[in-house]
Amino acid sequence: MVAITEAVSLEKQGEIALLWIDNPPVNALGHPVRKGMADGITMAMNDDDIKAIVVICKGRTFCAGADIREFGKPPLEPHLPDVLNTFDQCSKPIIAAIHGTAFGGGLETALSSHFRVAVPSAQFGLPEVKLGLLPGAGGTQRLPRLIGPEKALPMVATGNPIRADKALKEGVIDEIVAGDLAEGAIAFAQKVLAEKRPMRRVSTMTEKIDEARNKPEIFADYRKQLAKTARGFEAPEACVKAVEAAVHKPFAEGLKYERELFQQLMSGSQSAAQRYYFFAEREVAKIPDIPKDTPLIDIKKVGVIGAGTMGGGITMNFVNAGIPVTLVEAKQEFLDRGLGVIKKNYDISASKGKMTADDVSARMGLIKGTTHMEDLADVDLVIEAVFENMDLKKEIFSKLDAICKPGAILATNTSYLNVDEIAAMTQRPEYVLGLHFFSPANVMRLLEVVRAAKTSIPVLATAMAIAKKIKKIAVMVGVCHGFAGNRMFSQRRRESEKLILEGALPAQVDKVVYDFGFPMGPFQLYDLIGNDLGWSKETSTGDSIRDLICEQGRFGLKASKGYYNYDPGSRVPKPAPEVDQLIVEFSEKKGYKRRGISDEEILQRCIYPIINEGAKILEEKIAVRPSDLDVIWINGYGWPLYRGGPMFYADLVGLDKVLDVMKKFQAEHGDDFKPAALLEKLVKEGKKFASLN
Ligand code: 3H9
Repeated sequence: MVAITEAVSLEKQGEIALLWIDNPPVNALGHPVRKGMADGITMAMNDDDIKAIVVICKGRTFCAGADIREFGKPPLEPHLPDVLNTFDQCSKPIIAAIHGTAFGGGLETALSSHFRVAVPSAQFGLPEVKLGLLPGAGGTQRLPRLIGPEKALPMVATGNPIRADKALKEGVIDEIVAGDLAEGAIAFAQKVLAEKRPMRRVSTMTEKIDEARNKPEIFADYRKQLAKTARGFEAPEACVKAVEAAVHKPFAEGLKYERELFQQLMSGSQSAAQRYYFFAEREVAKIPDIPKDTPLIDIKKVGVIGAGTMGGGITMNFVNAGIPVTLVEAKQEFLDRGLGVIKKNYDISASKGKMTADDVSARMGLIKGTTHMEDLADVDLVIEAVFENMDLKKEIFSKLDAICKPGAILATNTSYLNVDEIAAMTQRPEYVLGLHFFSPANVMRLLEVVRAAKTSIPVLATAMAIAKKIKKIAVMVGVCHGFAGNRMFSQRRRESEKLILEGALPAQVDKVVYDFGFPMGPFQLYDLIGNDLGWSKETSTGDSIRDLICEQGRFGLKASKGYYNYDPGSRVPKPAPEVDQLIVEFSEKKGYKRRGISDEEILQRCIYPIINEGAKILEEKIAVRPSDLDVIWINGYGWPLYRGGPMFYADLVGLDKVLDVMKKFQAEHGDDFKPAALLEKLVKEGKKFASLN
């Protein structure tokens, strides 16, 4: 074995050379790897004893792509596209031997090799689009030549990976190797030599792209699909353009075009935001005072209290991960209804082919419904998901403390209430915390792990670990009204309601917020979640627009009328002139002199107070770092990924500008806009939120 660089070495086994890449944790194609690959191929080329080369990786995976941490820094030679052209042109056959994930530049390495073999569990993908990029080392030119543009398009433009069996069927790989990968790849190389197989240089393949040349509909149809799923994102369209170029341009020109598009995307703000988010999502699990080796509590069985929408969704998360749940409801009738809804959700998944009937039975079999809280005596974690009433929650927690075994974790799913007060009802406050799921809990990936004053480190570490197991993105936050997400969200709620009193109408506010990139504007969202949430006829004072529309039964989508009208069964909002009239009359009666409000003001008033509240949350140490707040907003509130989250966006806009606008609004509209001390401090020091990440 000869070490070529610290990350690459060459091993000779008879006439086969193994080019080993060893760059933990994911064999990213950083400088030592690229240099080692280039020099290794040259060495193998110059050695007459070597007849074929196997490219293979140590550790948990083949290459996961270019080293994203190098992006934005001065590039160091050799560049990946040049290294891969050396692979392509090598006169000795190169066989890529793949395990784990051949992603991005990793798959491009495999595509530049002449043959590909893989273990059955391997996955193949070009996820660059998820980083706001496109494959920039020939992936957009080679993959369509290998499998045809129709199959290549979704891989390039969605970034979703495929598994080995599909890769074999589609022609991405040549063989699946059972048993040891190195041995299988060597045997494959020997076969190639023995059979004198012609070199399969993907760059020279034309059959699949010739077939597609007179089918422009392939691209037109795909663009229609993208318009629905990738609104606002720049990279997917660039991906389509590059694949289109593979069909119409000679290989070398296509490569040049791909490079141009890659550079454009790399220098734009969308990719910067998406790359930032990639690391933010991984950072969120790292809590400064929770050591990595904290002993975890084994969660073998979970209890959920409340079989409503929230409790049902939470239950599904655990049974999906194979963890049995005891589901408690006060009355049999509610329990039956809750279990029925869960079953219906699974049946819908089965009807879409996402699971089998057996899977549905197995999951339902993991749920034990009961009306007796005593049945929670043997669970390791209980999540209370009853409605937001402090007295009720306190009563439940003091009962749980008596029923549950010592060491069981007691969690509340409250969205706003004080977890310390709830914990104080027990003799085990160190085992109490908040687990704030977002609705629908079986779909939304965000989970706020609420750390109460006395919650112990092992309990917190266990909560973060179990969240990962049930495929949630857990963000640790502290106790305050609404924690991090809802506390920031309430700023937008307040401003949206003020804006319609001052002169805007719901449709204008919604359009501005939608055009910014949210899936919908605030008023359409209120209609979706129900205008009557937290409202009651008995206590309604008729002193707000919301009171008035609820008094008219305009509860939102479920009533087919709210701030908008809806055709029965449709989610598409239609204008409701009667509501607009109500807003105008009410605001005038209240003494507002309605005025035209610019889209710019609407956007700033819906966004900047969120940022400002984020700064206060950081000041109070309710969140660990600004990027955690961005993770919350992207996963819980529909913030557009390509804008990186409110704190990233604030840095991009410039904190001095955010502060100036907040001060201007404060002068015009009062202390709702009072700048956070942290915002003032950062501006004074010429720093960004990023300096706190
Ligand atoms: C590209 O290839 C461009 C080319 O087309 C053109 C170039 C010219 N770089 O996710 P994990 C780190 S663009 C640097 O927790 P898992 C990650 O931050 C690239 N670092 O593990 C984490 O660090 P830490 C296209 C990377 O097992 C650690 O590795 N490729 C990279 O759950 C473990 O990661 C992609 O977009 C990287 N490329 O998942 C693939 N990848 O421990 C991105 C990971 O300090 N990667 N790290 O927090 C992934 O999708 C997942 O990491 C993977 C493993 C599935 C591979």
